[in-house]
Amino acid sequence: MARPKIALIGAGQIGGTLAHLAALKELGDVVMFDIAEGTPEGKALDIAESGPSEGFDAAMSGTQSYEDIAGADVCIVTAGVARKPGMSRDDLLGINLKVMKSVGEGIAANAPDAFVICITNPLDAMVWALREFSGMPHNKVVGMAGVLDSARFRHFLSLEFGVSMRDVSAFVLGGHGDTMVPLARYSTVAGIPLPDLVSMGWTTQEKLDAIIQRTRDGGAEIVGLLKTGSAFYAPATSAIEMAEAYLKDQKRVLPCAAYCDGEFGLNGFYVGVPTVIGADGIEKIIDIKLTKDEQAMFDNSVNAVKGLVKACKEIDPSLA
Ligand code: A3D
Repeated sequence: MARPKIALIGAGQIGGTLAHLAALKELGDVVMFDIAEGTPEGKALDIAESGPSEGFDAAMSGTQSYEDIAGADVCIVTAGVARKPGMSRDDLLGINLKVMKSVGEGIAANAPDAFVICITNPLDAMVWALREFSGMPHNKVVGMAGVLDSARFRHFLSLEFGVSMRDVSAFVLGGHGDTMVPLARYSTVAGIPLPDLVSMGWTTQEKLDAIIQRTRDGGAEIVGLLKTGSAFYAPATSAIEMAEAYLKDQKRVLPCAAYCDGEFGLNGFYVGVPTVIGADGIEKIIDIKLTKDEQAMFDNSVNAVKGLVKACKEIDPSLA
């Protein structure tokens, strides 16, 4: 059986890391597309030359031509610009919306059956626009944010409790931005919910609140340290986890920016919700009941996403 084909649209910091991880995990052959001539070709060759030491079998190539992504099983989109210090994700909207148009059309024309994972920011609006421009089925176009946000939350919690990250599970809902909603009561250490751990005296509510705020600011913390761009190792790992769930029909339960059509009381918006990813893409959205306080935080986050989608429609009236 032929190896799966993975197209990476954007060969920058995240794109290069995605290609390296896909090769190391032997998820399939990788084609990197980027408008910057030489960048995808150079990264593909460099990664291919690590193959003899790593011992992986995966073909790597770079291109400026959409025809070369033909028949891709998975497309991961990072094309666009990333944040610099002092910028919010929303500042990227105007530039990246134009990029989503060319990318959406390029994927639809050449790889219409692919599972498409968008990473470009501002995420919840860009994945919505990418889906609109591509016209592809909603269950096959999804945004990566929740896996990363919950990984950050899990990492900080493991430091606080002094336990393995593997035994910490965390739940983050809502838009990928300052209004994201980390859900403490569904986040656990080996199944013990965080509020119980506070009652048991393992941590304090103040410490937990600080961890939740650090999770919300997780992207900005790294932008502030790097100064020249934004996070790329953990974002790439998160998207690879989603791609693998699709390619191997793993039925993983992962928080993703998925198209809600009735779920969570939303009609026609992409927002971070718990999903099941398998061979049909987003196979299910798990529509959990929120408490009054959680619902208020979720509504606030959804309103921020709605504002960004409205701005997209104003910039490009073909989306209205
Ligand atoms: P960067 O290293 O700048 O790579 C972006 C690449 O896109 C560059 O190589 C560009 O040449 C290329 N590009 C620009 N326009 C086009 C186009 N029209 N077609 C094809 N390629 C194009 O950025 P990065 O890899 O660090 O980040 C990529 C995106 O991911 C940015 O928008 C970030 O804000 C976003 N991001 C999202 C998350 C989430 O959790 C959602 C996390 C981190 C970064």
